Amino acid sequence: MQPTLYFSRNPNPRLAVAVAKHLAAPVTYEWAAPLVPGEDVRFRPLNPSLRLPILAEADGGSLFEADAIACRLSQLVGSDFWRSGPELPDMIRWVSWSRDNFMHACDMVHFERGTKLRYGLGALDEGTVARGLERFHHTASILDAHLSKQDWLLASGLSYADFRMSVFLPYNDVARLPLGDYPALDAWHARLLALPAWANPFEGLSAPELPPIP
Ligand SMILES: N[C@@H](CCC(=O)N[C@@H](CS)C(=O)NCC(=O)O)C(=O)O
Repeated sequence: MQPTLYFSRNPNPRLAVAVAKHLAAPVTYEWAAPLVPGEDVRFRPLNPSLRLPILAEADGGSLFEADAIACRLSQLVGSDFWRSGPELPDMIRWVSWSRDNFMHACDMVHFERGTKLRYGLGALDEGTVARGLERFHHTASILDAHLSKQDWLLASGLSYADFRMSVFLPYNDVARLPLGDYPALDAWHARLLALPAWANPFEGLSAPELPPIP
């Protein structure tokens, strides 16, 4: 039996689905909502934080965190999308940097303008948006300089680091981050969107749309 990838249309589950689609990984896709009352009983043993994505393996084991799942899926199909060997430290460098820098900035803005309003988690905090945008400009300029020298984060080509770094960018209709201010970054984003698995990972999958933003 193949593993089950539990997902929703939110950013990190989207990332895991995009990886699985990009790698044509042998998984069964199942939309889930662990935070919905009553669902916790089923999902807590799979992920005590009740977050998606989750990869449930046939032997009963389960893995959560999109990065770990991407690593596992690459292993499963024998792909170098998650690098092994000499390039692994460079890939981890960008995955790690993204969490505290560019991705964090995108998350701050997307959470205020998107998630908070979608799920009724409180009023938009313009102070957090401003701090997120300031951080975005600082980190985007670092990425722009790097991506003006090469097409992808690693010199050898596309890797999981590109997907991880851009996890919030497919939601930019909502977050409205000024990507256009950074031409190399914007061109990199366009190259990502030319990949069918990144542009439309949910194609063919049964999954309700996210709640609209009022
Ligand atoms: N650090 C985790 C973050 C997981 C997370 O925060 N998932 C959110 C979506 S981005 C979630 O499960 N939200 C509830 C849902 O989508 O039903 C990862 O990288 O996988």
